Amino acid sequence: MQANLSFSDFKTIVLEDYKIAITSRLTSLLGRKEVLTGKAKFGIFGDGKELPQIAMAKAFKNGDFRSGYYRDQTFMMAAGLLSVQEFFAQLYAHTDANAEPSSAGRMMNGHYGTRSINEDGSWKDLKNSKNSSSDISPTAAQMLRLVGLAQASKYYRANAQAIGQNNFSNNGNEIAWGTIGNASSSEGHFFEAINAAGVLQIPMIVSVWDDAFGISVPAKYQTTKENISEILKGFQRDEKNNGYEIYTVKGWDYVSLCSAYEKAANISRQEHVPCLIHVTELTQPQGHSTSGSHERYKSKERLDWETEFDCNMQFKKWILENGIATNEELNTIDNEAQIHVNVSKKAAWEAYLTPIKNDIAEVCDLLNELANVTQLTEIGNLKNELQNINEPIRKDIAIAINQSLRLSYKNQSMERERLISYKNQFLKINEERFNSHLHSQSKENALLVNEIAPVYTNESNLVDGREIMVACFDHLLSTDPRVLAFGEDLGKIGDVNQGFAGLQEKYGESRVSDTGIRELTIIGQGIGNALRGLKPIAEIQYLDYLLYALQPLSDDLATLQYRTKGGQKAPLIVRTRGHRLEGIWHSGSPIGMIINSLRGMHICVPRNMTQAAGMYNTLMKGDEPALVIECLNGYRLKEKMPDNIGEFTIALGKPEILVSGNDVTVVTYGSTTRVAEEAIKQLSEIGISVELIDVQTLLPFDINHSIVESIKKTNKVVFLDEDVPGGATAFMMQQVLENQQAYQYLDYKPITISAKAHRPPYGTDGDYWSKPNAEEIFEVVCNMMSDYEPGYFPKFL
Ligand SMILES: Cc1ncc(C[n+]2csc(CCOP(=O)(O)OP(=O)(O)O)c2C)c(N)n1
Repeated sequence: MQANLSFSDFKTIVLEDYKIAITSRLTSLLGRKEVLTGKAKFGIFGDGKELPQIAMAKAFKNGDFRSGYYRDQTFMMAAGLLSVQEFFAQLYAHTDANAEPSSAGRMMNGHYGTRSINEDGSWKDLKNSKNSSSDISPTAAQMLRLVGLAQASKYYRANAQAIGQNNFSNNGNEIAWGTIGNASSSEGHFFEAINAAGVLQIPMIVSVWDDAFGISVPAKYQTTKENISEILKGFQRDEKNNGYEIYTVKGWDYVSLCSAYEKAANISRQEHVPCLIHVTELTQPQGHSTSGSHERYKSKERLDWETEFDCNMQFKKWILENGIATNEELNTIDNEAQIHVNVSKKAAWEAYLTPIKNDIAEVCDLLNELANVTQLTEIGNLKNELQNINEPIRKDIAIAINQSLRLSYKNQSMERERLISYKNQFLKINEERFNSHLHSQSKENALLVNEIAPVYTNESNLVDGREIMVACFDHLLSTDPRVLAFGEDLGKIGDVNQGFAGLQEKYGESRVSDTGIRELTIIGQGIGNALRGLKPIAEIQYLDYLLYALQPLSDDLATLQYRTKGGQKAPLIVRTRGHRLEGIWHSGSPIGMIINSLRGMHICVPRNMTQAAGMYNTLMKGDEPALVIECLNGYRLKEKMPDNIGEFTIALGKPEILVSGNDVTVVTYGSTTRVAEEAIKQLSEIGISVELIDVQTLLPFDINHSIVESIKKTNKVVFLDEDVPGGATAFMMQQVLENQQAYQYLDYKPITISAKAHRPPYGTDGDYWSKPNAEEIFEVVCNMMSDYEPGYFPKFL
């Protein structure tokens, strides 16, 4: 706080803070009641953590970003990012983003976020607003993107001239603020992020809200020495080494809190030094959540201490003891706050309930008419029951409609038709409410990027595949200063397969960089960068190590558009390489795992480097996250260098027919396209004609349903890959047989060929005996044909 404030200005500030603290507390208390009386499913609140969050909000400036967790309602309120009415709207799961901007009712309460993009998907002016990335529930997961949010400031500062005016940064002066509970700091995510930010030297301030418990488990089981700032002391910077500034401050001490946050913010904003603020002696007056009561695990002494050291109580005591305000003045604030909270809660409830009640009124009219015309009293009863539900939800409406339609199935009346048409409209609206926005709905959606074919001339050279990658990334880096790439060994040596060779030298360390071995925060770095308008390519060195990175990809990146109902986007491109090389941890192809956990992302599985380059070009024009899996055994294979290397694009979701044929359709992707080609050559020698289709992208999958067209011709299909049995081949089969209804054209059972259930042993023989090979494909297809036309083709078994 300014030192030269008049007493009256000082008092105004303090009482404003007091008002926010009290308002937030009353919101928590009333919130719990709403859950316990059945109006909401679950509640988690920020009581006991009000004061430090007010101090943090004072230091939080336009352009800054928060990456926090479910305790931060007071911060959000103090920063002007959350009203009490919005808080209750989320508690009730109001599905309108205008009423509940964080998630439009999609996330449980306490999960905050601001809206970074407009309805049309374009970015808002984030450098002139206070921002919060969208919270997720997994503990410590917020730490990963926090690294990227902070690192973006460093990138904007280093590349200010090239980037120029933008919506995200003013010379990199923005801080990324993390919050985390003391117990969640036990997670590996926390330590990895702390270390990464120390190495990177970025403006990141992490607050640990320490209430000595993680649900019921006390600090002695969570943290060595029961003290996170104590054990992180080695990160403290000194004259010789970069590191952190670390502050420890009591959560009920208003003056020390304000001062610590101000100091940390100044250092971090100007010098890009990461800071840790360990806020101790916090409490949790209502326990962890509405799921249980803390009397079960806290001693009487602890509960008594929590009552005395409740930060709001201590704040009040401090105000009174220092003569800043009288008891009467504070009581007036308390009363006004109570009224405000009550009124806001009521308004939120009415705004939530009114559209549902309106729907019920409309449906009841329709049911009434149907009951009259059919003379079915059961329908009248259903209508009465629906009308009498005190706190109805949309499920009640759907059940009443469906039961009435079933009861009246013999009646073909106008009234029934009206109910059917209402039902269809109701389903559509609810699809928008509950199922929309898994992907971008903007005009930059990658599916709208037009295909541009690669151009070749007589002069086009045959080169190693990896040279195509270098040329592609060179072009992307040269044309857009927002493009940056990072990963293990990606900087100095240009990745382990030299796809970035020479590019660090050409574009500098800030744009093409090496990271530590830290897959979680490589992804977090990418997500945070992308949330702030950059175009990161984050590399995971091998597909096998994507498992380390899967949590943030699945929980955070893939859900982002959906969980914010189009309020935020992070067009991060993740690059990796896999499918084939050597041994148990260098040749995996766990594609089923990937496509099942990453709905919301595009999953590109290019068969060669030209296709990969075209996919990167497409993705860079789009605004959605994607994973590109390059073929590990493709970097040394010869390909023709396209003349329009940075221009040509691959349309996502469009398979390519690599070989035309009439007898059997083989559907595959990635490295197995080459294995299939070999088998197809052998099959053609005995007169079997195979149509080979490369799906190119698994998500999206064949959006124009082209594969069924092939099956209409061949009436037989094989799904081939090197995942486990029932992995991605099962997915492809479901898409083609069920979605494309290809089952009706089959004259033979559909077949899948995949790798063995175990991982591939080391060596070429290990690979041969555990992954599909040309001999196996030959035999399966051949036997299929001989079963189909017995006697015509030899049977090889
Ligand atoms: C990865 C993961 N594991 C477990 C949980 C269940 N869980 C939710 S909150 C919580 C305790 C967190 O305690 P702490 O970090 O101290 O924060 P507090 O709730 O006390 O503010 C646990 C175990 C979870 N959400 N995510």
